[in-house]
Amino acid sequence: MIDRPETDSLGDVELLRLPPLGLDADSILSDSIHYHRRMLGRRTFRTHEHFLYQALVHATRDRLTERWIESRTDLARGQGKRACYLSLEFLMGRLLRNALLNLGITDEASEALDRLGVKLEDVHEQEHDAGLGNGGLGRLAACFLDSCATLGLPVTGYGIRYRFGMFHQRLENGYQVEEPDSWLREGYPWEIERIERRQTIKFGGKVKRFKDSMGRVHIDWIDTHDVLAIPYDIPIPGYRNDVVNTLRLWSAAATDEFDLEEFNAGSYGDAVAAKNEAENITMVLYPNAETENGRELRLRQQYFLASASLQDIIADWARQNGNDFDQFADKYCFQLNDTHPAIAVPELMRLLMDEHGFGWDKAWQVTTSTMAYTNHTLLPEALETWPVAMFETLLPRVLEIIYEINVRFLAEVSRHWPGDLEILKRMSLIQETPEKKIRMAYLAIVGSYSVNGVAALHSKLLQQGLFRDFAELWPTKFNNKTNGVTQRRWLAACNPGLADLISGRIGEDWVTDLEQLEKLVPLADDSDFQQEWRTVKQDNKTRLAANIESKTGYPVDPEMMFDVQVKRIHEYKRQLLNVLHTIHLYDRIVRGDGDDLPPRVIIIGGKAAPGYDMAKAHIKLINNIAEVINTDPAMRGRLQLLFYPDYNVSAMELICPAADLSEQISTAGKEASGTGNMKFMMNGAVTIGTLDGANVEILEAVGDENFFLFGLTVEEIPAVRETYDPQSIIDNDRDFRRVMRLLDNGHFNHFEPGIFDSVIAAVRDPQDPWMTAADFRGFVDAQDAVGRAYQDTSSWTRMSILNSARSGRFSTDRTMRDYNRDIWHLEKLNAGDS
Ligand code: KVN
Repeated sequence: MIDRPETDSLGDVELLRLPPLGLDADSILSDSIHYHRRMLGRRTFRTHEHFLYQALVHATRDRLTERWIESRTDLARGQGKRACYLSLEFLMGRLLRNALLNLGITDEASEALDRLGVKLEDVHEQEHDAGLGNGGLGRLAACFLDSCATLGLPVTGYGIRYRFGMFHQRLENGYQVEEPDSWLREGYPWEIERIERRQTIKFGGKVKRFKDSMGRVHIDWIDTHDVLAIPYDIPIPGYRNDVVNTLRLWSAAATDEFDLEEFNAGSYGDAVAAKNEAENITMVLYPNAETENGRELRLRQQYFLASASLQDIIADWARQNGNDFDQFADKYCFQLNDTHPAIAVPELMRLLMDEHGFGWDKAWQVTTSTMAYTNHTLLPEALETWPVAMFETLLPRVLEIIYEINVRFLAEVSRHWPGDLEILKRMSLIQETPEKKIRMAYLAIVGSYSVNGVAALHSKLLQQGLFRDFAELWPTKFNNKTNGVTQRRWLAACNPGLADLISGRIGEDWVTDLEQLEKLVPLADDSDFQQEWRTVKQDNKTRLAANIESKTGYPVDPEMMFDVQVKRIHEYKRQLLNVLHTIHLYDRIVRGDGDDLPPRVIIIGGKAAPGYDMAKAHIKLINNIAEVINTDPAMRGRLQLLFYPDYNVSAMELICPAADLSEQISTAGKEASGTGNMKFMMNGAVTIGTLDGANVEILEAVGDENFFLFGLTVEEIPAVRETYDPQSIIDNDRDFRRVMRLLDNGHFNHFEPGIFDSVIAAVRDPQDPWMTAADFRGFVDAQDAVGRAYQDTSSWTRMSILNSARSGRFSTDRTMRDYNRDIWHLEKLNAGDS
């Protein structure tokens, strides 16, 4: 007779009590071998480390899963409020290193592998970098999840499981070539498919109204093309607190019904084609950060995510509460990561009215007390507007609801500004000319109880500029939440040398309380500590140098200053300004005026949107200049320029610990926050930057003696723009003249005449929105100051230590506390307290 297993009953949930899994090296080893042999069916370890990686993930995932189920039980039992972070992007990167760190089993896993004669580092290299995002916005979502789990906040990430993530960047003769990212090719061992929670998403069709026997109007959205949404869950562990939250990613699949119809009609081919059309929805991540909108498939993705996620939550709710939604807003809130999922506003209205029978006012009450919107950019080209015509065919019922929201909203506007037709036109959710379009940001504002920007300056500019009318109408809706980064990934995991040095001096509390780094301030002048600090930086530079040489073929001398700019390639981020300075340094050395300069390697990395020709030209320019500089014997040991190929999360984990100088040089007012700036700062790089985004707050934290500030301010720009004349700036600046002459003469493109004409013309264009020429002199002078400062080793090290020491406020732990205090009001999960 087998004993009945011990159970813990929770409503309909029967929880089997299993003995807890061991966290020691032996248990990890035996489970890994089990998975390697019995599940994966592999015989040897060393020839195919990938399967050993998969086996170790399964062993690790088991240990997460037992905590995961406990966390979900706590949540179900606790009846507390939860937040859902809706985002088209989650740039997770690799998960193993952080899972081991957060579980506290890094050394044990390492020891287990040692016994097989395999290095944990090599196993990490086997993991595909989950690149389901473009850049900062997607990585921010990933850092938020880590911090919420660590704080014990019940927050679920909802996103899309793209078959192909961010493209891989290859360089061909200095040009970017995009290659597909098949990150799921060998299977993704972190995810668990939850077919039982699939949802059906409607597209197309038409709207039918009918009256029931009571004379009430009902709405049917009929003749739709339905697509299944299948969720895949990824565990998100907190740091050593037994909390595991969930990232739920939706994948599109054809419904079972639809192909039968076509098949019976004899067109098997059509049926399969229709299946493809359904599955296309989640095929690929749109690789356009802050550019190019308006593609229908993208709108399909947005609606697919919003509808699947809301239906998922409402299904849960209805299971427990039936049709009583009175408490719904006390138990759920939805944070919209930019306007990409803003269609959730009318979709929640639709679900509540059409599927659950609520009237408008009740549905609107629920919607506007659950939705919160975060804006991430002021750039006009990134502001989403969708053609009404597209909605008419794709989402006719959702369009009706948006119109109704608009009618009622405009009535409120007229009450506030009676007789003002101009303001009605300005604030309408529908832009009338040149084409009728829906303004998604306005829809998000009207439908949300909170609207925030991502850095103090950005939030201020939103309220004074882009959203001024709305801020006047609803002043209390608007707030700031300055971004952050998680120190677990961006210091503890990626920079073990520095982490150990810091913990040896001030203890380990900084891992969950970054403000503790302040305790390093008194050590900034301690010469022994400085020496150790430099040794760590040097080791990290050596590590990066080896990585760069393997990727580019160029050897890099770790004795040189590492001057780094890595981020998406975009005109507003001004990689071009960096390049102009590089040419200036080259010119100085050529003309014999470079003896005072410290040896410097300038590293630039980033991807350009495939359709963004100017950004692609910048990549080619960087590579051509690099070729000239790096092959000139006069530059050897003095100046180097490198383009880091295929920049991604894993690359940043090698790069930020090794940087001396962090380039944050966007045109003031254009970079909403930046988050790379924070990763560099935390790892002891000193910033050269403009007063833009979170740079403003970084400067405030470190003080101007520890920051290289330059450039026009937001306030100065309009006046300068009025009389902006780049050519006269060039003519009046000898250094600038010489730089432009080299470019004009084709010094970097002898055999490719004319290829940089548009880049050069943009610098001279009086209409240049990025005002590169205006900031040339300020930048060169600031760089000169950097060069001098770097040569005073002790004082540079002091600056480096102070940057790290004062980075406490840039932890996403702080950011998430702020969201929770002002917007979400969640209670911590029990385990989070321990
Ligand atoms: C827009 C369209 N950010 C976007 C964007 C498609 C994909 C992404 O968000 C970061 C912030 C950066 C901002 C970036 O440029 O300054 O640090 C996180 O808040 N991405 N829009 N804005």
